[in-house]
Amino acid sequence: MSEDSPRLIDGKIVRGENPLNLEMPFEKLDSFITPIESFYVRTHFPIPKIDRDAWWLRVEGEVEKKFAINYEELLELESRTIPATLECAGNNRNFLEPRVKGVQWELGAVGTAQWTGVPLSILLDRALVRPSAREVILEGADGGMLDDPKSPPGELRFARSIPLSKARADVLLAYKMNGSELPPEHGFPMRAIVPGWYAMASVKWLQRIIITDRPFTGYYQTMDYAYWRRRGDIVELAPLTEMQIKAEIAKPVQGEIVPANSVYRAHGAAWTSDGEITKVELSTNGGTSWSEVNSIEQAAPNAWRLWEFDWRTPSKPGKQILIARATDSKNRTQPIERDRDRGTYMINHLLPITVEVR
Ligand SMILES: Nc1nc2c(c(=O)[nH]1)N[C@H]1C(S)=C(S)[C@@H](COP(=O)(O)O)O[C@H]1N2
Ligand SMILES: [Mo]
Repeated sequence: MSEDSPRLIDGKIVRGENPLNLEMPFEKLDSFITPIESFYVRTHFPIPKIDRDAWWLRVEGEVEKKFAINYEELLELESRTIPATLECAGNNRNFLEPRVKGVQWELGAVGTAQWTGVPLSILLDRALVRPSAREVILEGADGGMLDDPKSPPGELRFARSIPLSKARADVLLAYKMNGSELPPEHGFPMRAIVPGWYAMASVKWLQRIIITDRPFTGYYQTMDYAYWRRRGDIVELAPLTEMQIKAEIAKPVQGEIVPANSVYRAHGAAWTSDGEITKVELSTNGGTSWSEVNSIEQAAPNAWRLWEFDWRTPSKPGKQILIARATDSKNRTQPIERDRDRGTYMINHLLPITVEVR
C-alpha cells in the first residue's frame, strides 16, 4: 500500500472515527444486495448503546391515542421485506470543484439492503392520527453538542420529518438488514427506511415518532440537509427529499491501467427515485458517442440496477475518458454541470473518469 492509501476498517474506507463514517470502496460492488460488512456507515454522534429490553418506541403528537411499544411487541406485528437503496445526500462530494466542507465521500456512500420491518402506517393507524396532522417527525436516540455556530445551544438529537402521505405510503420501521438483526452502527434496535429518499431521512436508533400539524424546521431539516430552492426571484431553504437519478462506474476506477486491444468488462450501478431506470449509457471517448449498456437485473422500485458493458478497448495506447449516464421512466437524466444551489448535497452531474490504455 502506498503511503496515501486510505485507512480501512473491515475493508471500508475511514472518513472519520468520531463520529464514525465509513465508505464502501465502490470498486468492490459485485451484487445487487450489499453485504452488511461492506455497507457504508454515516453517523453524526456516538453510536447509542441501546438495551433492547429497556427500549420503547413512543408515538405521540397530533393523535387521539398516543402510545409506546417495545421491541417484542413490534416483532409480533405484520412485517414486510423490501430491497431499498440508501444513498447519503453528500455522496460524491469529494469530486466537487471548488472543494466544499463535509465528509469527503467518493463513490461509495451508497448501498442496497433487504430491510425487514413494520410498515409505519400500522403504528399511525393504531395512534388514530388527527385530521390536522401534516408531517411525521422521526427522532433518533443519538445526540450531543455540535461546534457549528448555527446549531442550537446545548444538546440536540438527530431528527428528520417526512410528509404524512409518504409516512403512510411505504415507510418501514426496520429491525432486520439482509435477514440479520440490525447492527448497532445501522440503527439497532430499529430504524426508519424511507424508500427513494436520501438516507438522512432513514433515521436510525428510532425512539420517538411525533405527528405534527406544521412543517418541522429542526436543525437537520433546515440548517443541514437542505438546499436553495428558487421561486421566481425568491430563494429559500428546502429540506432534501428524493434521491436524484445517477449512474456510477465501479470498474474501471479513476487512473486504472486498462489493456489495449482487449475486451474490458466495465460495470456499475444506477438508481433514481419514484421511477425506474430505463437506460444507462456509457461513453468511452469523453462524451463524443454513447453506447447503451446491459442491465443485469430487472428494475425494482427504490433500488439500484446493476449494469455492465463489454468495452472493446482501443489498440492505440493513451488516455480515455469514461462517463456513465442514466435515464429513468419519467425521462429524467443527469445534468452535465453542477447546480450550485444544491450546496454540498445532491451531487448527480456527469462525472468523467480517466483511465490509461496501455
Ligand atoms: N439517528 C440517526 N439516524 C441517521 C443518521 C444519524 O446520524 N443519526 N445519519 C443519517 C444519514 S445522513 C445517513 S446517510 C444514513 C446512513 O445510514 P447507514 O449508516 O446505515 O448507512 O443514516 C441516516 N440516519
Ligand atoms: Mo447522509
